[in-house]
Amino acid sequence: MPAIAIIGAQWGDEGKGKATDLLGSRVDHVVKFNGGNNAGHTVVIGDEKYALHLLPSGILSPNVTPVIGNGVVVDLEVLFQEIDALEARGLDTSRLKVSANAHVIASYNRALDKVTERFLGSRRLGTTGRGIGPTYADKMNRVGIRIQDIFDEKILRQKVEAVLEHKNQVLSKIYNRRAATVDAVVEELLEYADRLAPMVCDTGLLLNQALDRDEVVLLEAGQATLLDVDHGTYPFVTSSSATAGGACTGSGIPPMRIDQVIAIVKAYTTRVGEGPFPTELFDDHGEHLRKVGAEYGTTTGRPRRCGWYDAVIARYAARVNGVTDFVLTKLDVLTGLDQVPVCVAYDVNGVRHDEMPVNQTDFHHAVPVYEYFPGWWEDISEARTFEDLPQNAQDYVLAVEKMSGARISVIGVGPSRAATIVRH
Ligand code: 2SA
Ligand code: GDP
Ligand code: MG
Repeated sequence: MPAIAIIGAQWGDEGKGKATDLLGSRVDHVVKFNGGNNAGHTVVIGDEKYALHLLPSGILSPNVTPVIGNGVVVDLEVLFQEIDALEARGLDTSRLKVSANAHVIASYNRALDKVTERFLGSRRLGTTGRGIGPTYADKMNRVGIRIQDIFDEKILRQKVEAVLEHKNQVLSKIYNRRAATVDAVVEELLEYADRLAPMVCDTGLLLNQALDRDEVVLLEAGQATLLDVDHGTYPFVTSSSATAGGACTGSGIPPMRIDQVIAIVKAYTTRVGEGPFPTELFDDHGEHLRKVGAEYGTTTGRPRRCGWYDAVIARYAARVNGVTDFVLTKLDVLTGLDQVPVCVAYDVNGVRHDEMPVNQTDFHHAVPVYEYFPGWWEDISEARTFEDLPQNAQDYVLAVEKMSGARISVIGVGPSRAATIVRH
């Protein structure tokens, strides 16, 4: 049986959490393969609303084994806060597995993330302040602390000593912050060792064996294509691989075992944090999308920047990820507009670009070329088949599908599990 990847096509918050949850009854394992508690997935089940950050959305499905893969960075305090909060609401989290090779976010990296942003001032990236970037930097610098290290105090102490030699120079000499002590960091990490131990395993082995047994593995991305450290709008990106390639490196599942790549794409576009965003709206339409779409960060509560659907970005996501199916979410939010613009290409200094400009400066200067589609006023939140949608909404979906490089298999018409149209 196959592995399926779920990827964000835009700048995140497309509704990946809901899409993963929808597939929950058909899958056996849900794997988070990148990022950490910078992610925010909101899942609505009946009257209950769950906001997940570090845990994979599969934690909400009773028959799913949720897995935190090796590509994730784990804040142990947050992990147990999330587990305790779900247990308090009656959910069983005991199936959770955590990769021995995932890296941990230590307090000095949280401090560095925040202080770096403050010092950057107007050049800041608008990070979530969770220590994500500095922790991945340590991983690449080969001075990171991994989950397996916290089960051997001697090794942990050696590693913390080594990394603090450099970190403390930066914290105290450059940023004028209090240096971290080896004892305090070791203690902070050891605190969770006993509770964590039963969850930790070789998750790559676990997942490949599950595939050998014909079980279904769902690989769930945090963030999205344009926030990917290689393929996104660098440097305004997160520090991990959020695209389909990252699903392999972040889980230990080889590319040939993934046979479906589902990209989640909003019927319009949002972004949080800094960076270029060609279709961004600064008028009443932007306010409409933010208000009706409840576009506020799940993790930080920040208002999301809002703009029209960008087919250039969707095509790019289809190409980078090898998308087999799109899930088009939040179509209901577009209800009540006279006409709905879609960006079909960019104008950069008089030159038309049908594909993402490779040069970042060009993307900063990209002016959207719009095509306009007639809007609809009917409430579509109860639509359950494509034919239930008003003609103008159907036409919008078909037009967007044609421009975006893969079929639209599922359409979201509301936040709940039920508010969904399945086409394929
Ligand atoms: P970081 O903290 O190093 O990953 O920040 C780097 C950039 O990545 C963006 N980023 C996100 N963008 C959208 N949604 C994210 N998750 C939360 C959510 C965000 C929130 O689901 O709502 O609550 O604010 C997310 N995580 C990282 C970030 O804005 C920076 O541009
Ligand atoms: P993720 O990070 O991609 O998982 O997305 P978030 O959970 O951060 O943001 C998506 C938001 O949209 C959540 O509040 C969802 O409950 C909500 N949502 C998902 N699909 C739909 C939809 O089709 N219509 C509406 N109105 N809301 C949706
Ligand atoms: Mg989110």
